[in-house]
This record gives sequence, structure tokens and C-alpha cells, in this order.
Amino acid sequence: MNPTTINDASSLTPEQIGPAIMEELRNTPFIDVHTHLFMPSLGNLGLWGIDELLTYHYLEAELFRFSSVTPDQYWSLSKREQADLIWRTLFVENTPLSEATRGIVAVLAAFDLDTRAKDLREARAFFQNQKLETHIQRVFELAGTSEVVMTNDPLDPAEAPLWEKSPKPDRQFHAVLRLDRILNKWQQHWKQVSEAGYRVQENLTGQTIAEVRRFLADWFRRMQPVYMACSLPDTFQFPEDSARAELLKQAVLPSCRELGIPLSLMIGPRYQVNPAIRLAGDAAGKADLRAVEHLCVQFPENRFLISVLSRENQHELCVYARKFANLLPFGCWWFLNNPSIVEEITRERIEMLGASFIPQHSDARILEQVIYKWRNTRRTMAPILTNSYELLARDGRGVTRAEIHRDIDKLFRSNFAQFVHLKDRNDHAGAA
Ligand code: FIX
Ligand code: ZN
Repeated sequence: MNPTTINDASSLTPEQIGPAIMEELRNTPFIDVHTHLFMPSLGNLGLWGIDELLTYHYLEAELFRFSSVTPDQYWSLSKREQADLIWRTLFVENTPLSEATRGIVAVLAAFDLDTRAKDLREARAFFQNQKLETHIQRVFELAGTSEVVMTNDPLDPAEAPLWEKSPKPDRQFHAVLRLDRILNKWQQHWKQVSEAGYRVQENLTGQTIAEVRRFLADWFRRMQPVYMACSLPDTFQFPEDSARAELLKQAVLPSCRELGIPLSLMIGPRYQVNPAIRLAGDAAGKADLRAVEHLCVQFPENRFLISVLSRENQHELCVYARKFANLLPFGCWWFLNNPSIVEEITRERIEMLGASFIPQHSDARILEQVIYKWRNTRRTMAPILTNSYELLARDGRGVTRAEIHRDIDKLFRSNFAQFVHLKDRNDHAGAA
């Protein structure tokens, strides 16, 4: 094989590739494209600190497997009592081997706190001493994130009034207009839209559709969201004879085109299979991704950010992404965010899509979770990328440090930034 085709002057040697990837992963500030975090100007909506970290619904689900406490008994406890019970059960009486429990260990270790403490006194004292604004900067630095994307619900009675007071925008927190209550539960929520001053009714008349679009435009102006989003059940179909399909077709997708933003669809939950454990009660199901195919075909001017919850749907999502450039797959969502599955999904995405996808989002609900979720992502990504470049070298082409930098920037920053036109928005915000 001609040596210049593999190792021109700037190509890295095989021994240099791994360390270069680690360094580029470490030095690239990631954009976290989907979280449930909130900017500080939205008041107490943002969750942080050890009691919130321990009462995360992932850990609550695990508590009920190890403890004899019933959900009713658990819900009757205070937040501190719940956290104490979870710490004792999952971290003292048992070994924190799961992804979610190891995450707590990683967060405590990141702040040099005792990961084998018998109780939460030291951790509580530490977090109580933190000032939120500086704590956020420290957490983002530890996580290696420059900015996160929120989930903002215009029909949430706790959140909507805060937006109506025009909270100070925050360049590290991008808004998202979340539409689950409108798209999935129109029958239960149309009255709330009406009470907000929009001439809508349950039947999707022409006026109702026009008023839903006015609602979306008003909330776009208020929130400046980078995309609109909705979680959809594993049974989601499109087209279908339903209010959801009609609202998607007549209101949401035309509004996204008019406002110039993508629509994120997260497909696959089986909601509340065990309501007794509340947020922890959702499960996962294989969806019929022909719905995604029909959306991409029927709405080629719309851009779709798609994440699917079933491991069994991942390969076909990659195939669809090869058919439709307006489809951007993102993340290893929820029950998939475990190294064994993240590795499988990411490898098949690179093999089928190159660097034209978004490998991960954190889905963080509590601020400090980004520390472990992004540390885990870097740890899982490094060998996968190393293997990809080694295969390339074996096939006859070396890789330079600049190319590795470019690829990692695409995967964790610019694929998203370009898809949502982030630069235009920041420039606009900067000009404003
Ligand atoms: O719909 C969503 O945004 C899901 O991510 C959440 O509802 C889910 O509870 C979660 O946080 C998963 O990680
Ligand atoms: Zn989420």
C-alpha cells in the first residue's frame, strides 16, 4: 500500500489517535440538546443538590426493587426522608452498581465528597453552601458543557406565569416549546388554551387551528425556543384520524416552517404502566417508524429531530436518516442511556451515518447529573471513535488532529447548532 495514502505529513500514528481523541473530547464544550433543567431566572423550577439527585425517578424505581417500603409509604415521607432512605438502601446496604447509582457516586467524587458516607450530612452541608449562579458554572465546567437545552411547557401552571414576566434570557440555557399537553391531550387541555385568550374549541375548526397557530407564535416570541418538541407513545401513527395528527399537520408543522425551527419527536414511551411509582412508572415500547417516514416524505420543508426509546427501533432510525436529510437522529434516550446500549447504537450510527448525527443528550432533571452523564458519554465515545479511525487507517487513509477535532465538534456541537440555526439566534439575541 502506498505509504503516502495512509500517513501524509499531518496524519497521526496509530499510537497518537487514542490520546488525541481523549483530548479533543475533553476540550470540546458539548451542547446538551435535551434536558429538564431550567435557567436560574425561572426561579425554583431548577432542581439541584443531593436530595433532588437522590430522589430522581430512576433511583426511585431501583429503591422499590431493594426495599420493602411501599410506594404509598415512600410518597408519605418528606423529600429529605426519601433521600435518606434511598441513600441507605442503594448506597450503604447495597453496592451502587447501576448506571443511575454510579452516577451519584461520580457526582460526589467530582466534589471530593465521601462516596461511602453512612449518611448525607456532609453532602447536604456542601450543597447548602453553594451559591446557585457560581455552582452552575462549576457544574458546566465539570460536565464539559457550554450550554443546555431546556424543556418548557406553556401549559404548565407552575412555569407559564414565569415566562409571562419575561425572565432574563440566558445564553447557557436555550428554551424549547414542549407540546405534549396540546398534541397528546387536546381534549383535556383545549379549555386551558381558551382561558388564555385563544378562540379555540375541542373540535379542530378552521378558527381553532388558526388560534393554535397564534398561540404557538405568541409562545415563540415569549420563549425564543430553538425547537418545538413532543414525546409520543409507542403507538404513535401518522397519518391517523386523530386530533394529534390534525394539529401536527395543520398547526405545529406549518408553524415550525414559518418560525424556522425544527420539531423534535421523542417516540416510544409506554406511559404510566405502573402509576403507583409516578414519574418512574413509564416503560418503553417498539414504535412503528413508518410514521417518521410519512412525516419526512409529506413535510420535506420541515426539519425533524428524532429520538426513539426502543433499542429495537434504532437500526431502522439510522436507515431512515440515510433516506431523509431533514431527519437528525439524536441521543440514546432514557432506558438506552447505558454504556452497553450506547456503544451498540453509536457504532451503528457511525457505520451508517458517519458524523452526521447527535450521539447523546443528558435528559438531566437535576443540575449535577450533567457531570456524570457527560463523563460517561466521553468514556464510551473514546474507544468507539478510536476504532473508527483505526478501521479508516487499515482501509488506506490516515486522520489528522484537525479532522478529529472537526468530527467531534460536529457530533457534539455543530450538527445541532446548524440544524436549529443557533448562530443566527445568538447573533440576533446579541444584537437585541
Ligand atoms: O419526555 C421526556 O422528555 C422524557 O425524557 C422524560 O419524560 C423522562 O421522564 C426522562 O426524564 C427520561 O430520562
Ligand atoms: Zn426528557
